[in-house]
Amino acid sequence: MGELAVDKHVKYILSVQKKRKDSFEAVVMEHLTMNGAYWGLTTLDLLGKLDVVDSEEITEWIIQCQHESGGFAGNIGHDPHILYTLSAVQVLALLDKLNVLDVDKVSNYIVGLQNEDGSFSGDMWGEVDTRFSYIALCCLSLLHRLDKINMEKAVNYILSCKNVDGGFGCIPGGESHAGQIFCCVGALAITGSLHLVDKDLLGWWLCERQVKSGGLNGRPEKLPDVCYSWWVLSSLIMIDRVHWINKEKLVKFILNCQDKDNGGISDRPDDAVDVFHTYFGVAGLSLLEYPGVKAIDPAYALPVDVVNRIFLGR
Ligand code: GRG
Ligand code: ZN
Repeated sequence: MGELAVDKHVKYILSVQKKRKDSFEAVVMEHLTMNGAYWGLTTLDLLGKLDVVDSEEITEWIIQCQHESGGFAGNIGHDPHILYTLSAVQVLALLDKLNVLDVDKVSNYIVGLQNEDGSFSGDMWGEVDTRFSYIALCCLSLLHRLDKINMEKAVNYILSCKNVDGGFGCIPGGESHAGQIFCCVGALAITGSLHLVDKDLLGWWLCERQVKSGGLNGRPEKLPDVCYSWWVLSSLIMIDRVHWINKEKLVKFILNCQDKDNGGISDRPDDAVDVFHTYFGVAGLSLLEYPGVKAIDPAYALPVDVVNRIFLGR
């Protein structure tokens, strides 16, 4: 198992960002680029290596991804979506470049996606999901514009997606899933509404996600996966129940998913690595207070120092 191979992971992330520009995978994955930038750059920052990237060049590219509606696309010339809009705002926050934004233009785009029942659509085509509620609230909060939406309706919609097992789904009646729970708990944390969660019931469901190997799964009977180290653990921290899982075993599981030769982290031991799971592995270790990894905020999914800069001005 060994320790976290920091230098290898930094090298891996930098190599992926470069490869993107001309490989076949780059063409297929192009629309995911804004999310990829967030995963890669947040990982570099958590490892204390954000200074190796050209922040001016990245900022220029992000500005070019903005659509006239105010939303951001996954790449230049693509359609805007709330998913990429959050990633764009998060990356600008990481780089301390939020000042390039026309904040009202971006926040108006998000405000326009709220529906009558308080839910949010992902883009003009209208798909509704609690992921988009989280994204809208997180983004507006980072831009200091939460007052522009109907918060009470937004919170009530999220509560309408709560299940009898204590978890949350993507729409009312949708099956509880750890990813969706992160979104709903994160949204409630951001709006100061965590008192509306049954913490013991939800904490029980979440801590049952830990399997024998130490890893966490996203639903009962499913395989463990490194990304749930983020979705489950961040939720447990937000509801003050993280001591209900075995942290040492989870650290071991994540470290076992590293490619120690070429860098990167995979979903489970011996699978192929990708940037998404590298980010979630490092972010999970950050939540587990692994030495040498910067602290990450469980609700905003940004390093704590970045969140403090935004809300405390330091
Ligand atoms: C800023 C961290 C951050 C997130 C932005 C996009 C988003 C908001 C949240 C996504 C939440 C979510 C639904 C995550 C789950 C992703 C995932 C691993 C889905 C796989 O589901 P299945 O059913 O896999 O294919 P299992 O593990 O259940 O077999
Ligand atoms: Zn995964």
